[in-house]
Amino acid sequence: MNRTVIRIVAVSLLLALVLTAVGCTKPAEQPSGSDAKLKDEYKLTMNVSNETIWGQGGNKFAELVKEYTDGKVNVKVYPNAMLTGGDQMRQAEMVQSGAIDFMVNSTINIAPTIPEFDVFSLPFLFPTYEAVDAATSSAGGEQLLKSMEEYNMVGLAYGENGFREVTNNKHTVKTPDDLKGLKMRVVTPIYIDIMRALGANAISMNWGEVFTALQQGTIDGQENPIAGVIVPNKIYEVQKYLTNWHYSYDALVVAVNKDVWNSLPADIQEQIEKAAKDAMAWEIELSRKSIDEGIQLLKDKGVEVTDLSPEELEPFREKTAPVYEKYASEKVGKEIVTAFEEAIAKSLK
Ligand code: X2X
Repeated sequence: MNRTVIRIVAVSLLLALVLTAVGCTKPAEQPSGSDAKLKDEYKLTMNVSNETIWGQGGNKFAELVKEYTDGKVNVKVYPNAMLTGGDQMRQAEMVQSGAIDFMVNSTINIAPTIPEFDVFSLPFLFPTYEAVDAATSSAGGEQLLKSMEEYNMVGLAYGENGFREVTNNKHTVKTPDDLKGLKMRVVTPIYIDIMRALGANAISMNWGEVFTALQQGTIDGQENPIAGVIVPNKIYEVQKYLTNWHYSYDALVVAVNKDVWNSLPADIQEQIEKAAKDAMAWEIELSRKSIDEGIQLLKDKGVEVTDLSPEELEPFREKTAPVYEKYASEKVGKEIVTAFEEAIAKSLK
């Protein structure tokens, strides 16, 4: 009897020891995709509508995140700058602070928070899409995305808003003189300086107010990509003249708050990064293949479309050269400007 009791106690003790040992030696695990604490919803801001090409890209990203993470991560798209009370330039700042998790944002809107992003807005820097692609995939392009970490954000991929073309409802624009005195809506200081250098009256205004301002004649014109923004927003209903001058290229960036990013397990980070890259590759393709159709639609709607030759662009370039110099040295910095210029020059050979 006593022996049996002793045996049972001994076996139990041994079992307990073994179990404790197993428990103790079990390696500390990284949270995996299935047991990490994820938020029910990750907020993504855009300041354009879902119908724009940019907006479609933002929604594609959310869709791919859901697919690649097997439904574990739910990114909800908030369009039309609804999370920033209409203020498009505050989006990056709110992702930086963590008030918003993700953004699919234009480099123009990011520049007030991270001045280096003004590199994309340097007047007449990008002559072709090949030049754009060479710059974004260059060391300078990568360095720029990486620099977001200093601002508590992680840049995941470049997308495209597009080449910005100018519209107005007064007359054809073929020379800088034609812009004289026109009330032109723009977004940031570099564009105010460019328009002023060309003799226009520049007015800074949020995108959400532009259609009504054009309709009511508070402003005469604006500038935006044709297929990406002008067509889906029916700007042709309130503008009569468009000049294709490719004076500025506007990229998009998919980015996430850094603390949010660091809270995610490695497998989920990889899936989200892939979603950003795939969504933006899809978006860039859509943007480029929609241009011809967009121009045709404008013509069908009665907009006069003017193309400028390289010779005709020269006076615009000359007049805006001091603005290029000023922002290249004071805001962007030599390193990134040179990296972009070199990559672009190489792409043109
Ligand atoms: O406000 C604009 O013009 C837009 C929609 O292109 C940007 O957000 C930069």
